[in-house]
Amino acid sequence: QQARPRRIDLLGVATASGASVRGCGMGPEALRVAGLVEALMELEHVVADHGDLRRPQPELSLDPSSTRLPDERKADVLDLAARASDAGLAILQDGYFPLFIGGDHSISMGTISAVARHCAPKGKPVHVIWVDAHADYNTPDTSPSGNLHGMPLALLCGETEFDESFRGAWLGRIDPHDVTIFGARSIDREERRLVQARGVDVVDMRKIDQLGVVAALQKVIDKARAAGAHLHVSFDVDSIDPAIAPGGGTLVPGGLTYREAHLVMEMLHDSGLVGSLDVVELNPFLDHGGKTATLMVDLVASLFGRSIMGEEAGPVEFITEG
Ligand code: HAR
Ligand code: MN
Ligand code: MN
Ligand code: MN
Repeated sequence: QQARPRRIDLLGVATASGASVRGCGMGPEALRVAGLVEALMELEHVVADHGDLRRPQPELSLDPSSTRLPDERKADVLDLAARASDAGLAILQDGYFPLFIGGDHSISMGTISAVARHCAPKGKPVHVIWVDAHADYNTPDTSPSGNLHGMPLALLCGETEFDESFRGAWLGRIDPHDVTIFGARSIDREERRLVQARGVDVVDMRKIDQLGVVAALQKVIDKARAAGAHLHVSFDVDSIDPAIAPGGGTLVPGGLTYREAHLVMEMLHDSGLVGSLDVVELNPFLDHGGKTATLMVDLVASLFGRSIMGEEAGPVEFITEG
């Protein structure tokens, strides 16, 4: 189990520039309003809030329901990814736990590159668990939408340099074999081909249904432990079933249940391997009265050691009759 207290450094990236729908730029503030900092403090952690990275006037469009064209938003995404990478690296090098709150999932291009930049010089392996309804492994060539939040994993895995503007923005890369996509149920045709060709581990919803979430996740934890890896958790709120997490712009039915999602976080906590976390794609404009924001705060608390019976509970024992 992870020692407590920890010093947790909160960094918001207030943007929807990677997404097609506006609103997730308000995600960081909604998570604070829902009590994120207080929940961590109640667990006796020390929290330093670095505030939010943002771009000036990022979401102007003639159609108020949507963002600008994907190409026009690329500069926002690149700038924020580079800044998130530098800020995240500084937090990691101070020895603290970076908790990145989005913002759409394109911010993970920066957050995970920070982890890669931190770990690579020390020879420390990295494993990424990408908890998401989607694979986010499109390239500009395979993407049906052009939206950059559908591409961060591909970029991080060196699938494409995209263009000159990406070069030099960061140095962090990860190996596709060090990635597990967990909870997927919507993958585009070309994207699926790419993921399979590169050997990315995909634990889709069918596997979770058939194996059970405990066995499915334990395999990931065992693999990360065997490698001695820094485990980075990239948690997209759309991994959870839309019935209980309506606050997202790209909802897909058939997601993680309330208890499955908590069990994932509880098991990840108990593994003691998690060194960094993203919470992304929360769209407060689409949320129902803070329902999804509150759920996410509770899930983050589970990852940081909140448990039903408290920490004295001890291991689970099966009680049998006679
Ligand atoms: N696969 C689709 C695309 O690339 C949609 C994926 C992006 N949506 C997300 N990602 N919320 O998690 O356009
Ligand atoms: Mn995503
Ligand atoms: Mn998603
Ligand atoms: Mn490899």
